[in-house]
Amino acid sequence: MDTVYLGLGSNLAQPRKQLRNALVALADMPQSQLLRCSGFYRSAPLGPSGQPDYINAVAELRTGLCPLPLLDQLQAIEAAHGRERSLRWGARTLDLDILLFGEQYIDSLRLQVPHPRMFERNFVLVPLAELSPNLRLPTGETLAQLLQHCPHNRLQKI
Ligand code: PH2
Ligand code: MG
Ligand code: MG
Repeated sequence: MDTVYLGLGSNLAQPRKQLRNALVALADMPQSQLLRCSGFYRSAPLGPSGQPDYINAVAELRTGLCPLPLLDQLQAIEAAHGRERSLRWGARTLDLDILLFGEQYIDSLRLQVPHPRMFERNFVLVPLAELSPNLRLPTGETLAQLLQHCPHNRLQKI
C-alpha cells in the first residue's frame, strides 16, 4: 500500500458540492482507503483570467493501485462530474491531481509525480501542510522550505 496525496479543485457548478461529491467517490475507489481531507480553501484562479475563484483541498489516500490505474480511476471520477477537457488551466467542474505517490518519481506522458507545479501553488502546499506539516518530499525538501519560496496568491480557508 502507498500513501498518496491528491489535489482537489473546482471553480464551476457549485464547487464545494463538487468537492464533497468527489470525496464520496474517492472513498469508494477499489483497493483504496480515503484517510483524511484538509479543510476547503477559496483561491484566486491561476491561468486564464476572467474565471471564478477555485475551491481547493488536499486528500490523503492509502492505495494498493499502481499510479496509472489510480489515474484512470481519478479521470473516471472527473468525467462522471461533467469535466470537459478544453482550455489548459481553464475553468473546470472537478480536477483531481496526483501530487505525491509514496516516495515515487514518475515522468511519463500521462503522469508526472511529484506534480510539477505543486511547488509554486499555495492552494496545494497550504492544505497539504495542514494534513502533514512535517512532510518531506522525495526531493528531500521539507514542506516548510517549499512554503517559504511559494508565491502568495490570494487564499482563504472557508
Ligand atoms: N487549477 C488549475 C489552474 N488554475 N487555480 C486555482 N486557484 N486552483 C486550481 O486548482 C487551479 C488553478 C489547473 O489545474
Ligand atoms: Mg490541476
Ligand atoms: Mg488535473
